[in-house]
Amino acid sequence: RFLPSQATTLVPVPFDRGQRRKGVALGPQRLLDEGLAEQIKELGWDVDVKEEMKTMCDGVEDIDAKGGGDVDGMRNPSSVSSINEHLSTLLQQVHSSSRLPVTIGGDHSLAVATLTATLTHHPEAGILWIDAHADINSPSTTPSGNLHGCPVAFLLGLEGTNVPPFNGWVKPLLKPERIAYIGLRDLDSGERKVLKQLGIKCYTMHHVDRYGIGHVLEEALSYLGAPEKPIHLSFDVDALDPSVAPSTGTPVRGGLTFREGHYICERVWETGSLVAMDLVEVNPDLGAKREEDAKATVAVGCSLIRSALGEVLL
Ligand code: B3U
Ligand code: MN
Ligand code: MN
Repeated sequence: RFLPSQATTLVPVPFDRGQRRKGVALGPQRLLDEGLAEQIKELGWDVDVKEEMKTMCDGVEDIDAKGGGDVDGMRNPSSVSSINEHLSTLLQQVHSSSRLPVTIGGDHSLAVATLTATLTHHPEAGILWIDAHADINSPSTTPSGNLHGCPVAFLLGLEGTNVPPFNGWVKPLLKPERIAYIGLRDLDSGERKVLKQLGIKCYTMHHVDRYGIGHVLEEALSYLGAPEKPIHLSFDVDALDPSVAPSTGTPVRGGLTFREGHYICERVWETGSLVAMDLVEVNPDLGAKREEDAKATVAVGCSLIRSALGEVLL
């Protein structure tokens, strides 16, 4: 195992400016209210919760007032960049203290920080990205301007990402062969092009259907070099089918089942290679049957994290 002891730090980040729908900032508190920290303690972990990103997320209006709105095709680059810069520093401290950081979003733009911290501390880490989307748009290819659709492009240093304010601190720490996707089913044309050009390992829902999640995940893990190499698991809850996780900003039908999602987390835990996890895009304000949908989505968010931290069925 890469971790010397079972100690984890939960980092709630109530940040929503990487996209346009209100509510995703409420996700982390809902997961904590559900008893996430206690549940993880019951699995035998030493758990602490670092709440300091909250104050900064509260002050996000002021940051955007100076350079927010739409800049160079991006929505709110100032707050996305500065929240990420702070989060990355905080997460590096967690890595340095040999604790497992679990970042709870918030939208997926936070992965700029989580990947930066992981790859700074573990340059050889492989990224397992579970998502309906590839989040590999650059500011020049993004159709929406939403930066939650761009974090992977920034870490790869793709054309169009060398822009302020990100170029003041984000480094191209990720190599195309160190990321694998599972669950893809909603890609933009610019994303398709770059995924093919760079030969990035992609398991779409077509592959999950054809080969089964067991086979797909074994391939992805061995491609990334687990268990010899560390693994960062970045789990966007919209990878799951909307019938399982309805409360999310951009649901796409035809997603992973409840078991497929949990199986991924269980198997990653089993490798002993997990060094960081993100659980993002839970938006308790969304879903046709609001509170019922929110409850189900929050519960699934908690159980995915528990599975990645060693909860077993028997
Ligand atoms: N690819 C689209 C949509 C999207 C990306 N990530 C999410 N949605 N959650 C975009 O806006 O870049
Ligand atoms: Mn995502
Ligand atoms: Mn997504």
